[in-house]
Amino acid sequence: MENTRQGVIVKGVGGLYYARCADGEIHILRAKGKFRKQKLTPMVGDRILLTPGTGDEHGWVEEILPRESELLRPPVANVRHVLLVVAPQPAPDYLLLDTLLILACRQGIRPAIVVNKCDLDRSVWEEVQQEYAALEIPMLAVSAQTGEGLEELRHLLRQGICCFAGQSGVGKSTLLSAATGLELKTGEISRKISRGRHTTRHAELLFSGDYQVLDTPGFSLLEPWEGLEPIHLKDDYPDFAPYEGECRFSPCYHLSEPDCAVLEAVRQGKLGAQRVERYHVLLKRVQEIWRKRYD
Ligand SMILES: Nc1nc2c(ncn2[C@@H]2O[C@H](COP(=O)(O)OP(=O)(O)OP(=O)(O)O)[C@@H](O)[C@H]2O)c(=O)[nH]1
Ligand SMILES: [Mg+2]
Ligand SMILES: [Zn+2]
Repeated sequence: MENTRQGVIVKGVGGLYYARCADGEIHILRAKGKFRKQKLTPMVGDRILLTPGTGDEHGWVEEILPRESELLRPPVANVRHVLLVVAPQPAPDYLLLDTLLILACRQGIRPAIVVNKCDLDRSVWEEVQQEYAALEIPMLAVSAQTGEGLEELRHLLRQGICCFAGQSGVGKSTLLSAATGLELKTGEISRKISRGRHTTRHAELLFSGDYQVLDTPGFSLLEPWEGLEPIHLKDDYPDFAPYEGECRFSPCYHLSEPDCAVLEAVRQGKLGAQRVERYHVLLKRVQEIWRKRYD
């Protein structure tokens, strides 16, 4: 196929795929039949080989290159970083933040915590550093208002496809446009979820210079618990890892067992008490969902 080019899928609508080539040109494509046989559906974010269409004719998705990561809701591939934004205003919802960290971990996407609005108050930044230092993930103090930390944020954004997640009002849209000039079209993650709506959301990949950002509310909060055995929840806590295997009981839920190394680490101040308390809240949730799995 002498005509083949490389591109990235930026949008999928009704069986048509929009792919962008390095020169910025957008091609409208359909997927070859062989993908259906392979039970493989092209996703936004997929790096592909394509043959351009001619005139009014669409072109073809010829090959899907190996994926680095895969989100199912919304279906997007190759997300490199999810930027979890918190701020002093509205006050951080750390249970949501922990949940998003678990979700990222379970789907093989690197999380980073971005504390925005540091111009207002730095206490949340201090708190976040204490609470999450043991995760060894990037943490940034930024302000869309004053420009603090935006260079570091741009550095992260240049490393691959990124998406933003976090409570409504923390400044995701403002930050993104301050850092890249891009505008997010869709809303936020938390508001829709708390209303219990289950809207179909199409992800779209936006480009600006070196930046590739997903225009999507983040990802579904319903997903991480499905099929998760309660005993494996702790596997998504990298900060517990140094203590695994040190408890008297094996396996240990780190809930209230005697001689539990995680609970001991809390007593010694090596692990945050609140982080572990929130783990207990999530553990109970996961146990409930697990008990009802055949209902
Ligand atoms: N002081 C201050 N205000 C900010 C900063 N960044 C954003 N804001 C303000 O915070 C408010 C919310 O910002 P948005 O960017 O709309 O927040 P969002 O996270 O996109 O909210 P949703 O789209 O509802 O999820 C706006 O009034 C912004 O002007 C900042 O760094 N400092
Ligand atoms: Mg917004
Ligand atoms: Zn334990």
